[in-house]
Amino acid sequence: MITEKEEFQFYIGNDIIQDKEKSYNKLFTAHIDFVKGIKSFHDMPSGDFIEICFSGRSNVGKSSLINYLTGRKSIARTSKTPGRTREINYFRIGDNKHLVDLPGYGYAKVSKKERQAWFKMVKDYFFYSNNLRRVFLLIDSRHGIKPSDDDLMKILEEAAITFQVIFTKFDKIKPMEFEKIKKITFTKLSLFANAFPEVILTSTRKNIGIETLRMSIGKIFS
Ligand SMILES: Nc1nc2c(ncn2[C@@H]2O[C@H](COP(=O)(O)OP(=O)(O)OP(=O)(O)O)[C@@H](O)[C@H]2O)c(=O)[nH]1
Ligand SMILES: [Mg+2]
Repeated sequence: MITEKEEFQFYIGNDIIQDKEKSYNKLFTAHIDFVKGIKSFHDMPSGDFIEICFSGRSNVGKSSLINYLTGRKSIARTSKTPGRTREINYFRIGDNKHLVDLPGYGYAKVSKKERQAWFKMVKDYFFYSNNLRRVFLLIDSRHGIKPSDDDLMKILEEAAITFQVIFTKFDKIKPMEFEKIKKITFTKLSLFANAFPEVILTSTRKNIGIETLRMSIGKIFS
């Protein structure tokens, strides 16, 4: 199903043109190492590694998705409690690529001071990461884009970084209910020229969308 918006066509889920000739699974089952966690851009790892990152609200499923993609149980730490990931965590994949797990935002119990520190850390990360090719913006399928996601998209617009939406926890919503969320999301995305026109539905519980996501990342890395 292809949804047309004024200027954009967004492709979703299985409609994304699959590159059947090629499997990108190897890339993810190859070598993967935790490199380091940083709190300031001054500590960014050196080297000209191509990089992608996972961003989104606390508890949306960023760390779970990294584990699932790489077939590792707990290379990235996950938790039922929001706010598990506090640092910008770098994982090296293959010889010269980075996957980056960002700390989540939008958690109500965080103090104003912590929120400001998060904002500075992440904004700096976006502005100083010269090799960052795309941000995967994770959105909970049940909730859609929240005001805090809007704030993040604005930072990305300012930094001129392309972002691609990944819906998570797709096992938790009925298809009819999701139609509404999808419409609202596409309307919002059509306002952003830096929104990548393919949107991926995922569930790590039900193994949905992982191959498609691997393909999207594989294309960036190859
Ligand atoms: N039902 C369901 N639950 C999921 C899925 N993916 C992750 N979860 C659960 O969601 C919770 C949060 O997952 P995390 O991966 O720690 O979330 P995060 O985005 O890294 O959170 P922060 O590090 O706090 O920003 C955990 O209890 C996961 O088991 C999914 O596809 N379906
Ligand atoms: Mg996390």
